[in-house]
Amino acid sequence: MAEYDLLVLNGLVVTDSETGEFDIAVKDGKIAKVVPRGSLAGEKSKKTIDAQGGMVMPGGVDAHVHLDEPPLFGKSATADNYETGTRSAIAGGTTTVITFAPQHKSEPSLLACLEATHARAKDNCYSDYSFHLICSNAGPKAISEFAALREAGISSLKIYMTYEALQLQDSEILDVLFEARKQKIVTMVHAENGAIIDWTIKRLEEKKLFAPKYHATSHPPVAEIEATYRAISFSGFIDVPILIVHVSSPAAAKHISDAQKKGLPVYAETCPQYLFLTRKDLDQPGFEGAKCVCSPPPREGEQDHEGIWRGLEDGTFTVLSSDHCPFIYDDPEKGKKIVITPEYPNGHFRYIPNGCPGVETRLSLALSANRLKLQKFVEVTSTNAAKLYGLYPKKGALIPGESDADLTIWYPEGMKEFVLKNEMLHHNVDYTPYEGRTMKQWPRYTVLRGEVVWDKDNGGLVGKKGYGQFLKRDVSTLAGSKKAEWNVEDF
Ligand code: DUC
Ligand code: ZN
Ligand code: ZN
Repeated sequence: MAEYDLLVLNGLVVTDSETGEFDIAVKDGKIAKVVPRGSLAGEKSKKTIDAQGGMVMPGGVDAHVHLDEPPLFGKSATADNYETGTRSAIAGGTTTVITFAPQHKSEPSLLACLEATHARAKDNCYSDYSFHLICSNAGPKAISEFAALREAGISSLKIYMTYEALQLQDSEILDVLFEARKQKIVTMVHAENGAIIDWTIKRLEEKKLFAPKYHATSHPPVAEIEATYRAISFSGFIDVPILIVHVSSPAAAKHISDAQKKGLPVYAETCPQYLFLTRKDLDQPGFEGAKCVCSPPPREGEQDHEGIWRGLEDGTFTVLSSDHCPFIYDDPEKGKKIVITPEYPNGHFRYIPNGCPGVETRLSLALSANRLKLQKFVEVTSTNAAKLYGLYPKKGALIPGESDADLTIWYPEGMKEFVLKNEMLHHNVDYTPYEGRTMKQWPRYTVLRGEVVWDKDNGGLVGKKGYGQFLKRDVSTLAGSKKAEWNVEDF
């Protein structure tokens, strides 16, 4: 009789394609068997988890996480490094994060940025990890390195249509997309029109309106809608897949679903902040609203949230990522309050670092909302990210012999509701935008390659720093050029 390393018994196994009462056997870090409940009776194993009827899912894959980044979106550096960010991921049920390797405009090489990011992550991670390159200098050197990036296991990159420090001009975007097509790279696009934002900021400054809530005014939906449409047009012109990141506006989502209906290779991501926060969260007494400043900003209210939920349900959105972009609030030197100066005693919205923490709360918030069918939940929080970014079926699935034994095991139904408090979380941030929300679920166990790394009732974080591995990624198995199968003969 085979001896297994781990058995997970009595769970309700949910993948993107199936739900059922299955038991799971794990050997050498891989899923060995997924069999009807009771079939593993009498099998020997070094460890057994009784899931007691709780849901067992493939570990979460969060494909949009910022860790250990220099100031790029405002004045401060991110609060989480690879250690604190990945321990937070694990405590929230996420076993794989894809973070960013940022390129400064002054840096011509992408490979140099990749190497520097590897050095920051190596031996520091609790979860498995990979990187998207941020390409902000799309000069000949960077473009010539796309092929080498693929060889180094990087099959995606991110570009920006706004932010002085990062924005590419339209012709540069076309350069990136054209080479991305040749190298089978998925391009993630931050779609906001930089000119509209800068123009609006100037008007607000002239009126001396500096409070955090004006961040939302200065990033109007039209900036997102226009840039989304432009990015889709470019994708169609070059015939190359793109993924519009952090979509907040249902009108932008409509452009995306129209493009998808036409067969264009356009994919999209949304994030919890566009399902749970609104503009009102930026309009708090004093400077508090800065906690929820992110880009694009949370929109008006219920109707926008509904539109985004619908986009998740109907497949417009491929992935639900966190866009974990953490800044300490109450730190005048390194945090959101860096913008409180003698010149601006109440701060200035323009320079507030853009981003919210959320890698740990992503899964529980979405599951507690009870809006998505369970298989859809797994699809958008794990499986699709693995497929889109070239990690499937190693990640995002429970396929015997193929998938890593990465599991998120939830409490059995009827878990006592609790109120979320920042002190429960494992990030290096002094707030959560979701403080005080009632949560109906939280991961009971997180398992990474067969090792229990989170055991909520017995030690909490029990994984080890450095256990997380870099994941070399392959070509996307979800995205491809529809017309030409990534063929570039036409140009
Ligand atoms: N874009 C991101 O993806 N994250 C943080 C800020 C931003 O603009
Ligand atoms: Zn962005
Ligand atoms: Zn981001």
